[in-house]
Amino acid sequence: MAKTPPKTTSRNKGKVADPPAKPPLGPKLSESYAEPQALGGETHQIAGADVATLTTSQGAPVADDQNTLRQGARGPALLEDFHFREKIFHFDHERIPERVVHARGYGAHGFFELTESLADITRADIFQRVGERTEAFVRFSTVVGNKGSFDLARDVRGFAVKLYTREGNWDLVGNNIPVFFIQDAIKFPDVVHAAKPEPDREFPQAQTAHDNFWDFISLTPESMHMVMWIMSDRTIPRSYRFMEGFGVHTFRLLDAEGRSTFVKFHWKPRLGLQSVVWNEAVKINGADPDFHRRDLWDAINLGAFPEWDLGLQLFDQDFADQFDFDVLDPTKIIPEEILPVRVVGRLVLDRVVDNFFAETEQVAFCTQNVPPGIDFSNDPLLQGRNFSYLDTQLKRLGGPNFTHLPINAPRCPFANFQQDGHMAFFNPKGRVNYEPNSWGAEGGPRENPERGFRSFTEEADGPKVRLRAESFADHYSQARQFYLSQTAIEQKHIGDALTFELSKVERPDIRARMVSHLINIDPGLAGTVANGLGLTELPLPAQAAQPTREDLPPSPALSIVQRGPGSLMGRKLGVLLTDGADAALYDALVKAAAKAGAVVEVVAPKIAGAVLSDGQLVPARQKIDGGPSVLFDAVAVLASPEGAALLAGDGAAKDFVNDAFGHCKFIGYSEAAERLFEKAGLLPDLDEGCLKLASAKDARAFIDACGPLRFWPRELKVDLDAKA
Ligand code: HDE
Repeated sequence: MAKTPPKTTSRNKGKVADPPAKPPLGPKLSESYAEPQALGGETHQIAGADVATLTTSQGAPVADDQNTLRQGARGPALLEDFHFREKIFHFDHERIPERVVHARGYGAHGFFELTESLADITRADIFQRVGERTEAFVRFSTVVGNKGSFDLARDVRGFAVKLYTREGNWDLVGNNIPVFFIQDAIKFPDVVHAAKPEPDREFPQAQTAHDNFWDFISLTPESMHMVMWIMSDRTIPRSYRFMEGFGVHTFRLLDAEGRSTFVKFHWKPRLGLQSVVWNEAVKINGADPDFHRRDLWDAINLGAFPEWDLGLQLFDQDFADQFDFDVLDPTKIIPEEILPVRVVGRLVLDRVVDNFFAETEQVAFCTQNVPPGIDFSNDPLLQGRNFSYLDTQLKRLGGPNFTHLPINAPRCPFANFQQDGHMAFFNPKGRVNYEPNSWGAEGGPRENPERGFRSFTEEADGPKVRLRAESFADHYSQARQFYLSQTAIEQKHIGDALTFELSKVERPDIRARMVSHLINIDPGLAGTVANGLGLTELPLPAQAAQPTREDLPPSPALSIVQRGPGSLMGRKLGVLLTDGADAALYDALVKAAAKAGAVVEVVAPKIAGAVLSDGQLVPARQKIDGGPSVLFDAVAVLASPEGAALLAGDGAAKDFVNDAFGHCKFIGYSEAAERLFEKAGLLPDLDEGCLKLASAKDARAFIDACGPLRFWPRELKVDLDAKA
């Protein structure tokens, strides 16, 4: 077999570098990845170019990487072939266990910048100096699916932020939903087992639409508030860039005197909120299972850095005492209308990873990683998490030294007497590895009562019991409040989602039990779902530990539609283009989209592109069947009469417009393109969300019209459930 020259990568170039003897400042990631690979920086010439020499892990240059060493050309392989054995051995061990939950995720680097000092409330270093930036790494994830599952599963999204502060790493390991399924960590294995694929058959993958999940949930009334959130469009976000993040639990901020202020953390996307619709999600998963990771990668590489405000809800015990519910209960929120979110900083993601495994896979978030000035509340879920995250990293990363990995190491100095273990990278020098000792300055690090972390001094007393506090007993009031805070279209989506999920449940008694809870939330919703499922009679309401409060005022902040963006900024316009399309119109559309901060992606019958009326060739990013309209926020069809005739005979082109219409997208079209709409059966139904672009001057108006992103009134006309 002919030999081919070894490939060069930037990772096997460079110099030999001693691992840092002391761990003063955490290593810069990109440099440190090069280090283990930097085997001498030996190079040689191939076709006039300097390429790095391929070596074994021991640094021995390799002459032949195409053939194993064998006895005769057709003979057996020889054990002596150390290069082959090392290569295969390493490959055999490439995998580490995926995360037990949140296995599928995607990360990026960035920074946090403080915009308002909190020096009067907390001594946390990150919150002291306005304008100061702190390095950050964020990993977004789905919860239920495995590492290779698709991005648009209906699922909660993880929003985990590692902030490398000057006084230690702070991991704010949150979700895109501010409440959780359960109140006590001891139920976590149960809720996760129930949600994951059923254990005998290992399906369904990455979805909760099955018996086990709804069986557990319908027996767990405390989940009902979360159920409203997960059945809303929050669980099918358009991209990570358009979703909120929440710390969920109540935490504490501590000032220098140890005084405590309760806090709830919020991340608010600068681009506003946006989700897709369910039928679209299903199709996106087929067309581009990596939809969310590609979106983040593309946006950062384009320089459109995603940004979130950090908002705080700050309160004290007296404020907490005014509520019927407990602020330690993670199934409750404090509505923003009652306690406004105070913005104190911004998070910007401006750098993609160099290596997915090294950074996104190996990053180890631990809720218990908090710097001085930030502390926990007694939320029983948070308390349990503080045990679980450290424990799980040991299993996943294989030893206690995962904090030595560049992505996990603090950027500030660190020093202690922990030593040895698998893969110990930072090894203290000197004779002393214990404390107290009498070696003076050579005796290593000592505790610092002034700067060191101190927990909030809290009185705690009471009998040793396994008991849920009475203040955790209201399971329905906030579920109802959430539902009533949604716009009509969002309420419809919640009803649709519940009906869909329960229609996948095989046991009728589980379906009915779920409806019995919905009655306690909103009888109208219960009726819709019962009707959607074809229940002949409504079950009795579920027994409630506490009656539902009906006086909680709606909170508009809980609606996605009411927090939508109003412009195409950061979104994608898909333009289906044919040969001969009006060049002036296309150019005007591109210009208007760029002005709005949107990206245009061209879809054409051939990937080489389309030749417009003025002869310019516009390259396509997608061929029609590779670029369905579900990949775009709004679409336009610009076709010449011949082009439109061609499209009208193509199934994928008809799907393109049919789906765009069915998903309530704004659609712009050139006059000739009407032929396609006609053949797709849409022509008589075209509504105000479909704008004819007669000439270049209509482009701007179309882009402006796309601001609300969807033309929701259409949904009531195109959906059977809406008519039922
Ligand atoms: Fe997690 N969770 N969790 N979780 N969680 C994990 O840690 C756990 C909970 C969240 O991108 C695991 O490193 C328990 C709430 C995110 O790497 C594990 C309980 C919230 C991520 C774990 C919860 C989260 C995890 C699995 C109930 C939102 C992904 C892998 C007490 C506030 C982080 C790992 C990443 C991951 C345990 C509940 C968010 C097993 C025991 C509530 C974003 O430790």
